[in-house]
This record gives sequence, C-alpha cells and structure tokens, in this order.
Amino acid sequence: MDVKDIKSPDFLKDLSIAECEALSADIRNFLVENLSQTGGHFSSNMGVVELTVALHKVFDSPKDKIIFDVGHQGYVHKILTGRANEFATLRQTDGLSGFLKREESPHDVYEAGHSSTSIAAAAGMLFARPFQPSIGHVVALIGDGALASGMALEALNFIGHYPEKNPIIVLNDNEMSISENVGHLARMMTNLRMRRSYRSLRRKTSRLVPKRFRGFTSKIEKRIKGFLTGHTYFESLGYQYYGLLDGHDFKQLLKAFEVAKKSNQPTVIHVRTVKGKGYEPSEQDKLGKWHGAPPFHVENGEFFKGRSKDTLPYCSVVARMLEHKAEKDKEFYVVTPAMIGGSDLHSFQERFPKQLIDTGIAEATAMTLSCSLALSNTRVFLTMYSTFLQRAYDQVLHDVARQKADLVVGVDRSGLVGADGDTHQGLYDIPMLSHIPGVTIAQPKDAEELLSLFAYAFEKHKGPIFIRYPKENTRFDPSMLENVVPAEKSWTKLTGGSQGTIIAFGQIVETLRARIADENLDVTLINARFIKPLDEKLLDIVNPKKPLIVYEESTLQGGLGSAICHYFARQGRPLEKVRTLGFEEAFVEHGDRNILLKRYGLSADDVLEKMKALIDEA
Ligand SMILES: Cc1ncc(C[n+]2csc(CCOP(=O)(O)OP(=O)(O)O)c2C)c(N)n1
Repeated sequence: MDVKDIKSPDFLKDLSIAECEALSADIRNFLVENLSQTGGHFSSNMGVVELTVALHKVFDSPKDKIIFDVGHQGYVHKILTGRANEFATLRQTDGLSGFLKREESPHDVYEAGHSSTSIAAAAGMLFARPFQPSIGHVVALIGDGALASGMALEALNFIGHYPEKNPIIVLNDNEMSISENVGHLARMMTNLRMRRSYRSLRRKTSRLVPKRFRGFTSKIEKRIKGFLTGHTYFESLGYQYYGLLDGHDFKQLLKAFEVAKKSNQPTVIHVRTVKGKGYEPSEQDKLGKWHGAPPFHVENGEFFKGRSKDTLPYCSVVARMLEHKAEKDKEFYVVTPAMIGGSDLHSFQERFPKQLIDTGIAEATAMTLSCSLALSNTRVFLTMYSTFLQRAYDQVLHDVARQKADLVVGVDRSGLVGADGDTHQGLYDIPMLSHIPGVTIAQPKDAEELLSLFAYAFEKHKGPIFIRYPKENTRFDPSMLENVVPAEKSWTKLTGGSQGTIIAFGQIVETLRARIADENLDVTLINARFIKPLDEKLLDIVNPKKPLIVYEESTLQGGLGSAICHYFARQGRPLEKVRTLGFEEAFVEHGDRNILLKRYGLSADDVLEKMKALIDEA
C-alpha cells in the first residue's frame, strides 16, 4: 500500500510482521523524501517508526489513547492516521502542524510541545476512565530525555501509586535528548543496558506476572529478550518493568504491548531505539543537528544554506560573546536546560567544558541552580528559550527576584518562532516577568546593541536582568566583540519628529527608522531597549495629545504598551491618540513569520499606516 493511501490505522491489525517491516521501510523513505523538502523533527521520527506502527497495531486508537510526549515524534502517527497527503505543508503557514493537534485528528488525543507532560496527561485520562466508557487503554510514549524532567518523574511517582489504573508507559530510550543525555537517570539506564540480560528471565517471570497470564508470558519469555525483573528503579516505584527491548524488532514490541494490554498493573516498557535510524547522517549525529533539521540534500545529507555570510542567528552571537568572555574569565558558568545545540553552545562546550552546566530538561532546576550560583558570588549566565522560561516562573519570582540575585538570563527565541507554532511562541515572557518586583527586561535592536546590553548586564547591573533576543539572524562581525561599551540603562531616540511618536523594541526598530527616513515622515522613533523599567525621562517629553504608537512583538496584556498607558494615567496626563500594537489574547499558530506579522496587523507597513491615519485624523 502507498503510504499516501493510508486512511486509518485499522489496516495494521491484519499485517504480518514482514508486512509491518515493509511498511516501516516505506514510511522511512517517505519521511526522508518529504522532510528533505520541508525540514522538521527528523531523527526522533526516524527512530520511532516500528514503535509507532506496533503501538497502532496492538492498541485501538482513538479509543485507546496514545499520548506522545513533546509530540515532535508524532509524524509516523500522523501518517498512520491518514495525514500523509498533507506532509508537503508540514510546519508551514496553514499547513500540517509539526506537533499533535486535537483539531487535526481524533487520534491526536493530547497536545504538547513542551516536554514531560505525557505521564500526567495519561493519569488524567485514567482517572476520567471510570466515568468515560470512550476511554480504553492509556499509553504514554516518552523519551529518555523527557523522562528525566521533574514533571515526568512527579507523575511517574504519582500514578505508580494507583496499581488499578494500569497506565502503560513506553520509554523510548535512544540515549539522546536533543544531543547527548545528562544526569544520573541517564547513567542508570546505561548501566541497565549493559548489565541486564535474558538470563534471569525464566527464573523470575512467574513471580511477577499475574497467574492468568503466566502461560502466555512463558511462551513470550523466550522471545522477549531481556525481560527485566529484580529490583529496578521502575519496580521500586510500583511498575512492572519490561526491557530492554529492541525498539526496531516487531516481534519483541508486539509481544510486550500485548502483555501490557492485558496486565492489571502499571507497566513500563523500556525499548532501545536508534535516533535517526535508517539515514546514515542522522544515525551518526551526536550533536543533535538532525533533531530539528532544515531542508537537506538527500544524497549527501547537506543542509540547504539559509543565511548570508555576514549574518548569524542572535543565539550564535550570544554564544560567540560567551566564548570571548570565557577566554578571559575562568570563573563564570553558562547554564542551559538541554539546549546546547539550539543555543549554539557546542563550540563553547568543546572549548570550556568545565564552565558549561547542562541540567537536562529541567528549567526550574536550571533557574534555582543559577540563582544559587549567583548568591554564592559566582558569575553565571543562564540561557533559556522564552517558551520554556514559562516552566520556571516560580523560581524567577520566589528564588531569583525575591533574593535579588545578580543573575543574567538570556531569553532566546523571543517573539514569533515560526514553524514550531503555538506551543513554542516567545510571546508571553514580558507579561510574565514584568510584574515581578526588581526584574529588569531588555531587548536589543541588533547584534551591536545585544553586546552592549550584555556588557551592561555583566559589568554594571545589580539584581536579575532578562535580555531577550529573537530566533532571527542579525548582521555580525567578530570585531564587534572587541571594546564593547556597556549600554546606558535608558531608551534611545532614533528620529525626532513633531507629529507623533512610535515606541518599539527589537529588530523592527531599524526597519522603522529606515522607512521613516525614506518616506520623510515627521515622526519621533524611540528604541525602548529596556522594556522594564520605563525610561520616564523620555516619556515625560512625549506629548499626550499627539499620536502615540507602542509596538511590541509580544502579547499585549501586561506588556510595554499597557505599562506606558498606565504610566500616563497615573500622572493624570491621559494619552489622547494612543494605539498599542501587539498580539491580542491569542495562541498564535505556526507559519512564516512575515506572513503571520501581516496577518495579525503587525508588520512595519501596518505600524506606519496606523501612524499616518492617526496623524490625518488630528
Ligand atoms: C520543557 C521543554 N524543554 C525543552 C524542550 C526542547 N526539547 C524538545 S525535544 C527535546 C529532547 C527530548 O528528548 P527525548 O525525550 O529523549 O526524545 P527524543 O527526541 O530523543 O526521542 C528537548 C530538550 C521542550 N520541548 N520542552
């Protein structure tokens, strides 16, 4: 059957193992062909082909609930549930989402994008099941990287306490998070992989398997290599543990899933897979380059070149700055929660391995650890994507801000993030941070300003400071790293005009400056590079009777615009012609950044048109 003809997973029930293997090969070819055009989460999906086929063969989705942790490895599931035809639009504006989407299919029973929610989500469904006959078995598929995160461990502990709920947890162990795994749990799994063997199987099976299944398991025990018993981590938490299985071997997978399906206890099925399986460049990748891959040449695995030579992504400018700093400063740490690749820190890690701390997917831990380093008089830079910072809100408030830690945080992927979409947008950190006492928030308009803001943060600032930067590229030359002058803690006026004022921050500021000059507009443009605190001196010279536009690539509620309106209201100088431009209460979909800005009325054209209309009204 052509992969594109698949309408539902029902057909899998009748397939032989040889047919499942043939289907898996077709699916891998399909993934290579399509993702080489669109890009996407390549290696995680190549690794779970057999696993996903086997899950859909044994379980009856959507009655049986298959929950994909993070959801980035859900492409095979999308193919098996009838969406192969839409793959040409994957992650593009109005196209197929790169994650599970409840509105896309009844088989997408739980959405994610942030990791480690799957076991708690499974717990919710299991507690709902007594009242909902539509819920059958509940399976959480979770990676070894995601399992080590707090949420997953909390939920594992919690639901293990309810044996009658019999959750089925499939642990997909590929020894990788995005790049190599960290932490003691990872070490324990490596030990398990090395120590455990088939030897103890026969001896211990009968003790652990419920009586009525003993006959069955004694048959399968011969086939499931490494059916683990004894005192393992998972058993001590109340789970029946099956492992370590070969996650590319249908015989082992199908038998184990059948056993779990019939079990009346919580079950962990630990399978070993090869991340990137079936495509040489991704199988060999240890750095995570193929985790989220851009379009590539199938014949040699080379990525299409996307940017001009004199530009770098903002996060790479930050990484170069950190290397430059580490050349002189041996007593400062860089902390990242599992995002070495995404934050372009591989070179830093190679050059200064002792100065990099990777906490794994543990944003709250990364925040508190960094806070404690700072309070211990040790210089530290914490980098975190805006979207994942949401996981560390309490630690910012309770630990960092309350104790006035001198902590510099780089808030990466601020603003629109493009293809990843609503689960990953960097649109909520400003409102989240701005009401926390003593927190400073800044965002540069370009690489030069980024470096001067960081110089200010490291050399002059007291207390916590969050410096945001987008997923975009910016002009960069390594000479910019020399003799950086720390920024003043103030806004800057880029054009002077008498008819109205635009206040904005980030990359759009330069575009607006150029357009105001080109069109000869009599408008003041202010670069609000410190989003908090406000520059009251500059605000005091804004005429409240004249048009004012405040622009932010952020959610409006609790943002810069509302802070400025509030400032004028408190002064008893209400703004008469103000427009705040940003995202209204919305979860913004995936898609091309420029198309989305236009769609939401937030392009540079929109800003200038609104200003001209306000001036005309006057
Ligand atoms: C809270 C959170 N932090 C970070 C990420 C970024 N991220 C996406 S997938 C991933 C690695 C997941 O590793 P694993 O669970 O082992 O799955 P694999 O891709 O290896 O199959 C990370 C760190 C995220 N999605 N959510």
